[in-house]
Amino acid sequence: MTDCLFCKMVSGEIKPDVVFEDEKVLAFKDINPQAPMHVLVVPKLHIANLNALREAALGGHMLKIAACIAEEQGYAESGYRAVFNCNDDGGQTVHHLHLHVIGGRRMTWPPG
Ligand code: D5M
Repeated sequence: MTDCLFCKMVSGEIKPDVVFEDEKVLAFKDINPQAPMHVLVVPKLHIANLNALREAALGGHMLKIAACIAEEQGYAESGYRAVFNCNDDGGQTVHHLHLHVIGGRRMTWPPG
């Protein structure tokens, strides 16, 4: 998708602050961090949101990468949150699937 922000990051047209990359996903720092660690894990393939995810293994891979990033950044033990926002009520603003990995401060539940 040529007009998709995260596709432009995957293609290299826009250069985010990358923390991890493999053949399936790109992970980079969120431009508007909500905590000391705020990383987005995105599939390289354009998938609009969780409703459009067909490959269960890709979702599992994204979650595993999230856990590895939290470990690598030192937040595995203190705790963190991994969140997919989906569509308007879920608060999704960028319509390319992404997993928020947020840690480094105490969070509340339920989310606002
Ligand atoms: O989250 C979309 C997220 O995307 C939001 O937390 C900001 C982030 N964002 C937007 N533009 C950029 C750039 N250019 N670099 C890094 N991060 C970015 P959502 O769940 O869709 O609300």
